[in-house]
This record gives sequence, structure tokens and C-alpha cells, in this order.
Amino acid sequence: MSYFKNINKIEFEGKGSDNPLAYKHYDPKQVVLGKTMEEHLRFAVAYWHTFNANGTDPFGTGTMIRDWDSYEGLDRSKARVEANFEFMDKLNIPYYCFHDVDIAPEGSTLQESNKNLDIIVAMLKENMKTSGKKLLWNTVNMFSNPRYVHGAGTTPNANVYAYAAAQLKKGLEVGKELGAENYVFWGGREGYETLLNTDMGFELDNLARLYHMAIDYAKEIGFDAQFLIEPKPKEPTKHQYDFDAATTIAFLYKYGLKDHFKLNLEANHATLAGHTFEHEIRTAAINGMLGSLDANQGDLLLGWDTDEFPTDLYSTTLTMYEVLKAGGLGRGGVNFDAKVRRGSFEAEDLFLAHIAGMDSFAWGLKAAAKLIEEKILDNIIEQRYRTFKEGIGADIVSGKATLASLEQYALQNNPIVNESGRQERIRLMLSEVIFSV
Ligand code: XLS
Ligand code: CA
Ligand code: CA
Repeated sequence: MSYFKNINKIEFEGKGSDNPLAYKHYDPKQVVLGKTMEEHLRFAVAYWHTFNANGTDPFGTGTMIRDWDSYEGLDRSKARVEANFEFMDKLNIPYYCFHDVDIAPEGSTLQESNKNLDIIVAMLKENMKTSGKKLLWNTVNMFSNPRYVHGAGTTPNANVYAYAAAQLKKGLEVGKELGAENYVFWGGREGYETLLNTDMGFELDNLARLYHMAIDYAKEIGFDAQFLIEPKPKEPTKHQYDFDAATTIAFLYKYGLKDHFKLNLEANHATLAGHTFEHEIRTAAINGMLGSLDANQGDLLLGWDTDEFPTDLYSTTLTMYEVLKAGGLGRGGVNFDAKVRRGSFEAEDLFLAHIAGMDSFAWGLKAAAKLIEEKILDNIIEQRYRTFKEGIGADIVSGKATLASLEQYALQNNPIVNESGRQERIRLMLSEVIFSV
């Protein structure tokens, strides 16, 4: 059965094409800085936004027209599996990502949920074998069910904690079964609403305990995925513990977890935290913690996590610049954690949205490569920090300088001359690069 009958394979047609169902920039085999676009970008489909989301908002019920919705229960889950592989094939996307509850219905007991998962996981495995498609990451949803109202790894209720641990254990087994390249922990309810009823230190200790158990169990079953934590500052809780990259890194250091985790960074979460996406990527990269990306964009006029498809070329360019400078995404990828708007309810919109995101990232990749090849920002930065290359600056960097030697220098160095940062000029140079590729 086909779920996207009217859509053919999406091909690269180049910049001149006016076919909306074709790539204008994403040419998977095009080599950029020594690697193909496909190898750089490692695109993934987010199962939940593509096959589960129905366009519901607080003011209205679903709007999406989806053929798999004519089924119910496990049959609908099976239909979604078929739709997923048809979708990935037609768009030529190599990876996908899911939460346990996206792929199979939750039962009324843990046993029943696990049984449903086993059925769908077997079907996914079969389809992965025949299609060659791969799992970028899986995770478990420990935030939607009412049992997690006060958290999962940070719940005040030990019975809930035990259930979360059981769900996580199954998630690791599923990841192993499907050969997931990464496993994601996003702390949906791991935060608090008010300190008046919260033992913050105890909750964080417990969260770390859960992560240590996960490391031990993954080792025990031989699941060698890269573990990733996904920071987000707020929503659904008022204050999420994994606020941003820097906070998460501090947590990993404190609890002896730093060698076992990297970060899965999301653009919209960065802006919710008051950062740019490139800030979060740079923070991870300089700490050796860049794992994978959830590609989307927020709406700066709205204060929440709108998960829109990424089309802002300045952002995709600067994102790919950070990625290239960090040496690439390794086992990570670019997962479209993005949903079509409520008004974009036709199945074709799922294709158009992914094409928009993929072309925007491919465009950003080309522009970032040009920035690097022509050393446009490198030259600016080299010039800007040049006083540390010789004399007193070199003494500081080598560790030779002391407060006394610097004082001696400062006493006779008058006046100090600073230089302009030339921000406006640099921004225009960036625009010129983006529109030249
Ligand atoms: C929600 C998060 C979530 C994670 C996976 O805001 O982005 O979807 O990526 O649980
Ligand atoms: Ca995400
Ligand atoms: Ca999000």
C-alpha cells in the first residue's frame, strides 16, 4: 500500500528548477570540503512530527489528512511503519528517529506496552534490512503519560522512578535491536514548577543515578550507541534541569558522566534559552561534546517551542560553519525535529517541508564551506587576536607571564590602542557569501 501515491522520488534538479518537488541545493553526491553532502548532513526524519502529529492546538482538534489514520491501534502503527519507509525512500533520507510511544501504542500495563513494541520493532527491523535505512537515534517518552506528572528520573515518587527505569531499559534493548547509532535523553519533565516543594539536589542526584544505570545496562547488553543529552530551558516544566549546553556539561562533569555523553542540540531550544543555535554548538564543540542536531527554528515573536522547519539561511549557514569547524557530526546527524504548521495539512506538505529544510541546510553547508575555504572569518579572527602571537601576548599564552610581569608591562605601555570589531561589515560579507553559492 502506498501512502504518498501522487509523489515520485524527489531528485536534485539544481537552482534553475521550478519544480517544487525537487531539490535545488541538496545534491547528495556533491562533494563539499572532501565529503559528500550526504555524509556531512546525515538527515533524519522525526517519526513523531511526521507520522503521529495531527495538527492539534489548544484551540482546536487535528487538521492533518493522513491515510494511515483510517486504521486504529496496532494496525495504525503498522501503517505508519510502511509510510515511514516510503517517505524516507522518496525523499532519499537515510535516517529516522523515534520515541517508543511514537511507534507502538502504550498498553494498559508495562507488559502490554513492551509486547506492542516488540511487534513493531520486528517490522521496523525487517524494513530497515530491505531498505538500508538506519536509526539515527531512539529514545523513550517519559513525559506524556500522567504518571510522569512530577518527573521521571527526578520524580518524588520511587514507584514512578522504577517504572521510568523499566521503560528506559526497554528503550536501550530496542536501540540495540535496531542498531541505533545514538540514544537520546531529553528530560521532558525533569525540572520543577516551584522550589517550595522541590529538593533540587536530591532530584539531580537521582537523575544521575538513572544515567549511570543506563550506562551499565548498555554495557551489559553490548549496546554501543553514543548517549546524548538534549538540553532545553523550559517547557513543559517551568525550569528544566538540562537548561542549555553549558548547564548540561556542568551536570555531566559533576556526576562523573562526561565521558559517556555528548549533546543533542536543538535550534529552537537554543533560542528558548536566550542563545543562538551556533552558540550552543560552539559551547558543545569547545568541550568535546558535540553529538547531534535537532534541526528546526522557533518564531522569535512567539515565546515557545514552535518546532518550525528550518528555512533561515543565516542560521543554517552559521550552524554548518560550526559543525565543519568542529570536524563534523560524527555519529550524529541533522534530525528534522520540526512539524508542518496546522494549516499545512496535506500529505504533500510533509514533502515540501522536508525539501525546504534539506535545501536550506545544503545551502548553508555550501556557504559555510566557502567561508572556510576563503578563510573569511579565520582571517578576521587571526587578525583580531594577533597581539597574543608575540611579545607579552605570547608570554600570557605560554604561561610565562605573571601578575608582576604584566604589571611591569602595563606600567610602561601607554596609551592602550583598541581596534574596531567591524561587526556590520562582517555581517554584510556573510550575506554576500550566502547569496553567492
Ligand atoms: C521536545 C524535544 C523532544 C526530543 C526527544 O521539545 O525536542 O522531541 O527531541 O524527546
Ligand atoms: Ca528535539
Ligand atoms: Ca522542540
